[in-house]
Amino acid sequence: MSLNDTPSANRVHIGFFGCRNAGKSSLVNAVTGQSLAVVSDVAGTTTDPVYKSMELLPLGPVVIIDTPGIDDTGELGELRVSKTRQVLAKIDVAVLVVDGSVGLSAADRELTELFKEKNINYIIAYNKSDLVKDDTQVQNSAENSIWVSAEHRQGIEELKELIGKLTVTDTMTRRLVGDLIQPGDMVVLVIPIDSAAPKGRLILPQQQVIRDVLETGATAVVCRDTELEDTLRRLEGNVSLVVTDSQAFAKVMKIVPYDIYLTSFSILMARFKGQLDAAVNGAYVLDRLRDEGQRTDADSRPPRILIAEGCTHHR
Ligand SMILES: Nc1nc2c(ncn2[C@@H]2O[C@H](COP(=O)(O)OP(=O)(O)OP(=O)(O)O)[C@@H](O)[C@H]2O)c(=O)[nH]1
Ligand SMILES: [Mg+2]
Repeated sequence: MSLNDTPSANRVHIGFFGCRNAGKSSLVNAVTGQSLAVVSDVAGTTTDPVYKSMELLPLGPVVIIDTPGIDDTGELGELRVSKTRQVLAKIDVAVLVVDGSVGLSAADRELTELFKEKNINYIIAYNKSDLVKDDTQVQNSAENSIWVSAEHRQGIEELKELIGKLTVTDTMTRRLVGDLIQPGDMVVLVIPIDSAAPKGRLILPQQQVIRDVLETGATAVVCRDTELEDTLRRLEGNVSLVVTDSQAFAKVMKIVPYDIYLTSFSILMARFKGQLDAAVNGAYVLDRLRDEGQRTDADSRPPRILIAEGCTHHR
């Protein structure tokens, strides 16, 4: 699995905004080191937001979004502006690209107000520094603004670093499992290797959980559902948490002793994405929709299911 398979929700979304011809597409190309976006001196070249998922050092997995000029006019222009505004809902950080030889326009100022209103961290990139003769102007940039030349690739690394400083988002500090365990803990991960499992590899949530367990200084023991009972016996009550594949949940629940926390990769992922409450409520509603006659009370004392930090759920 390549890094480009990082789910979009886990990627830092960086939007490039500004007036037509400011050099947004040129700067996107310079930052990514690729010719992603069409560049021309015709104002209004970019007509739709362009999304590109990529691995961008030193930031990691990101989505870069090039947008049409915010100062576009006419019926079509207004449509483009509204598309650009929709992008605001998706981004973690904004780069406002300004033609440095012209300076901030009224449309740019409006955009900065919008960023503030929506609590979006932003950087002002004064582009075309090569056209500005007055060196002192180029050197005196205020905080969170930077002079660059997309054409001459000047200030590009500095811009990336500045973006990096602003993108320590909630997503990056949030843990998958690390905040539920302690250094030294033993965590058993149950991964059935059946026909549904991809050949020759583990899927991303499994890799991410292993990585997070290791990062915490805990130990991850990985086994199939068929070896779980034996594994738990050999670990002799030293296990703090069992994380299972969702498909094997019912089977695993019967094996894991009552005093060991149990959760699934899907539950951890839902928690990570902030969707756990909605998922738990949804499951509760679905559960109640079921015909009473079909309920099975196979195990009257199932293991405790870890559904959130410090919270156990008895079914
Ligand atoms: N001198 C100079 N010209 C630049 C620089 N960056 C971009 N340009 C030129 O500015 C013009 C517009 O560049 P684009 O990247 O297409 O600008 P844009 O903001 O994407 O424009 P739209 O898509 O029309 O909104 C092109 O002719 C570029 O060659 C720069 O750093 N210096
Ligand atoms: Mg463009």
